[in-house]
Amino acid sequence: KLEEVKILEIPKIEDKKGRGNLSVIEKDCIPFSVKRVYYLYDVPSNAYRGGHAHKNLYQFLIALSGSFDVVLDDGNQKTKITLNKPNKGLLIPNGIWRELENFSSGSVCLVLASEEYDESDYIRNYKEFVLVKRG
Ligand code: T46
Repeated sequence: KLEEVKILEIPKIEDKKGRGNLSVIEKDCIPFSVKRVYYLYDVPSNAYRGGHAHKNLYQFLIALSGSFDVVLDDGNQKTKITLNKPNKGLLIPNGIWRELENFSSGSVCLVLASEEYDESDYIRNYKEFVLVKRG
């Protein structure tokens, strides 16, 4: 369900001596243990990534640098969220179709994932996704 997609605040430690910011993700910040970390970078502005859903995987996406849009779809409703802050992340639970687009130049998308990579966890066909969701 789209209501389970959430923007979560990542604690930010602003340096008192003007040395910039530090953000940290540890227990209780996200509702799963991280088993895998990957990142998308050097993505051309006209490219899109994603275009699939996951059967079990939970993910947490952060725009470490720059910005990009995430289009989310639960089979009934769609929404678009722009990520552009390193101290806010997007929690995407299982069963949500996602497409990432409109990457700004130099943007980096960091992804924390609840499981190791498993191609059999992907639903890459939209019609199949809708059928699964609507039963
Ligand atoms: C998602 C979005 C945000 C691996 O070998 N290991 C990995 O951990 C990942 C994520 C991918 N791969 C291989 C599988 C493909 O041959 O890398 C290639 C590109 O993967 P994909 O086409 O799935 O990439 P994106 O950017 O469309 O999707 C990825 C994640 O797969 C997906 O879970 O939500 O980023």
